[in-house]
Amino acid sequence: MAANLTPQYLEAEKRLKTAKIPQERFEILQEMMALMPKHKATEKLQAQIKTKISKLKDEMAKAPSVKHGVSYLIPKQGAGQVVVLGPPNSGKSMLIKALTGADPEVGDYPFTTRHPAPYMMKFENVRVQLIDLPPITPEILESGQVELIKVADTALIVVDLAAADAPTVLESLIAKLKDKRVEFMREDYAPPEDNPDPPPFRKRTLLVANKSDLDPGGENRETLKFFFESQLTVLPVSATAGDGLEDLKRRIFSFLNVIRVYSKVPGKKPEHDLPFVLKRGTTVIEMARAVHKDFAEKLAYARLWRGTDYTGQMIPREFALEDKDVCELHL
Ligand SMILES: Nc1nc2c(ncn2[C@@H]2O[C@H](COP(=O)(O)OP(=O)(O)O)[C@@H](O)[C@H]2O)c(=O)[nH]1
Ligand SMILES: [Mg+2]
Repeated sequence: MAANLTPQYLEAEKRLKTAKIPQERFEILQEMMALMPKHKATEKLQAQIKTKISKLKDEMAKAPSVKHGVSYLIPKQGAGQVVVLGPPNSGKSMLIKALTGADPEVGDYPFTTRHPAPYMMKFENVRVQLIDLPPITPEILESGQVELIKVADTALIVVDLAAADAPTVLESLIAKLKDKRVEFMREDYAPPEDNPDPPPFRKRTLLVANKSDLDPGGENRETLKFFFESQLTVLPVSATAGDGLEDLKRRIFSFLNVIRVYSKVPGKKPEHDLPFVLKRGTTVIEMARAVHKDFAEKLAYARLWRGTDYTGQMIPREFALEDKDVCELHL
């Protein structure tokens, strides 16, 4: 039986031969998966590509793509980029270790982490990039760190619940970044109408109150909430004991403001292991464009599956998709 691979697929396959960087290979393989006609004759090929994709995922999770100290600009990978920042010794590296299974250097002395480094966190069927930043102190805030915070999709500020000075340290950190035009916001903030010129970089940010195991009565957590809850959501966790980490993962994903949409071929099951990760609010027509550049023009209609609300009904082109929607595009 003929596989009937499209010229677009064959073109992507050619590009794969010359692609060296894991991230680039990963993207091309995903594109090939999307372009591949899904039928009996391509089943073996589909399986081979899936294997390659999952091997690459493992490889990328193990190897930070940036050599230490070479560059501060870290290419985005996965569903979004999250900077992990805070004062020395708050447990940023330990937290990343607990969330990703990777092995950043952890130490009970300050400045164990000297250069930003990316790690991949798995959340359900997607991966999120976490960047371990060197500590920020009243004396030290490097311009490279500020740049990374500005371009990241979202930020985690990690503070130490056992440190009596955590609120003061945090206040000075927030002020220091405000001087650099970075403002940390709650997830649900409403952008103000009149902005200074130039406008600040507003980051949806979660305040991670780490080492909750050392604050068993919760007094320090309450103090932190008292001072900062109006500005930031406070989430107590323990990187070493594992408390709160599943909740943290879920929140990180929701702070990214993206949705996962599954494309479906008529008569087939949806591709649940390969979601399209799209901005929240993406419409059907925009999704079609993300699946393939020609699909937006060729789209005749679409059908939607969403829990018990939608079970294959036709939806208009401007319909806004939600996380975990299954969408069948008819060309
Ligand atoms: N008790 C406790 N100690 C922690 C926790 N997280 C980190 N630590 C310890 O805090 C110290 C600093 O951790 P590290 O991750 O290197 O901090 P970083 O400088 O913010 O990256 C290490 O000794 C960790 O073992 C936690 O949740 N509970
Ligand atoms: Mg560290």
